[in-house]
Amino acid sequence: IPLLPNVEFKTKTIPYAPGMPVRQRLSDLAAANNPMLKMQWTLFILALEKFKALPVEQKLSYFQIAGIHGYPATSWDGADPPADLPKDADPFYCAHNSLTFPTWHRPYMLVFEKLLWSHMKDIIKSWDITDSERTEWNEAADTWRLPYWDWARKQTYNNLFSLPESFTKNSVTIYPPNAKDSTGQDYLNPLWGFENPEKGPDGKPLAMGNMPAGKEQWNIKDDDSLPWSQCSGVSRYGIKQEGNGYVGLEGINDFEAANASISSANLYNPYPADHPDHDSWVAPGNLADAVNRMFSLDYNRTWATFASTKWWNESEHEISTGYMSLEYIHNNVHNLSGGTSLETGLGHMSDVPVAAFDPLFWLHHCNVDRLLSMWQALHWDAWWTAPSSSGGNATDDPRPEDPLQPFHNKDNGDPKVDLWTSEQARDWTKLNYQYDNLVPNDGAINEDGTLNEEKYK
Ligand code: TYR
Repeated sequence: IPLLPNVEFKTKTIPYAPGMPVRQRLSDLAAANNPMLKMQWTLFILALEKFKALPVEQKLSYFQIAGIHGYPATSWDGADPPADLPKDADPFYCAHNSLTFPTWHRPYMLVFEKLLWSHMKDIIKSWDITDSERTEWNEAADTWRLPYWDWARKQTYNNLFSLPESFTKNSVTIYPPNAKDSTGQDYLNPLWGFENPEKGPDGKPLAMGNMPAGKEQWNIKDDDSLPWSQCSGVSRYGIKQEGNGYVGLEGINDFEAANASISSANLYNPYPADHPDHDSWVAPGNLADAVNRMFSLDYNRTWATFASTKWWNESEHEISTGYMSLEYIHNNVHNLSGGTSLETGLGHMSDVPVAAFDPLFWLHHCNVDRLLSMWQALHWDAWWTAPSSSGGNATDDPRPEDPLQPFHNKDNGDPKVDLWTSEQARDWTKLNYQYDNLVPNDGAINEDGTLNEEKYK
């Protein structure tokens, strides 16, 4: 990976490893007994910690990678700045309320996954271990893939729809070489939050709107009246208004409040207050019910209604309880896990320009990508189809060949034109990962390619 600031960064995958490595549930990785998974968990934690500590002026720092999504709303990797892009939405790179919502976030996850992997490789290089140990650790890194948070399934530690257990703990157990065969080692948990890597003279993280001299271009701003510029760390239900000021600006993880909201699953009414169907809207139930409906053809026969909130009014559902697109359900998880109110607790996850600074964002979006892959596996030919009531694809909708700014697909290519497209991101198995629940059971595919019904389940 080129680390020099002037070299274009290609959003490559981790090289192919035999057997098609899987993205798996975070809780399976965190609680693993199998030695290979324990090594992968250890590498994931150590790599995330290293990544988060990189200074903000580095293109491949956690800060700048998270900053692609929203603030600081500047050019990344030589691409056109987000404000200059032909989009009618906010001046950020991220695609929302658009047909490219699911496909834009796919290369975004690849960048993050690839960078964590490269930190793993550096960490392994720095260790004083035997050649055969190094071979084993390298295999663990090469077959590791980004884990996901399955928020539509009850977590085993509390039998609730909630945050994964590793987001509720200040420290985690890891198994680096010197502790590998023992019971492991307690380690400060990098999933807990994220603090500004830029520190003041007192050693404390600076507010993210107050970067040191020379780094002001990375300052993040307030969004409407939300005090993001004053925050030095990310919060979940942590920021509250008190008198004329705020508490929680240093970053608070009130995971109990987050869990209470996620398990209550109060999904928001998608109909505007003046819409005739607003008052008769009935919430779908919990997040699993919502995902179930999303996969049903009663709700989503076309890419356009499945993929985003853009065509929500055209949803082809035949059950009159409102639409269920991937983006709508995903919006709710952002709001429920972050907190949306300065009275009861606000968090970064709930606001587009700052959501990606929270480590939870990546686990959440890995699950969004998994649901996308599952829908594609069920409805492969529905790619980029639109509801007939929309008159086919509206002319202002993005096309699959359109560039996904600012993700480059060539090393040292033209930073303005050599960009990933939705079409290139369509088949995730070409991106060298599979989801654990999409791997057919052993023997499920006969040699002639037909399905063995008994083994396929
Ligand atoms: N605030 C958005 C809404 O209510 C949800 C959201 C938050 C979506 C952060 C994306 C994101 O990155 O719809």
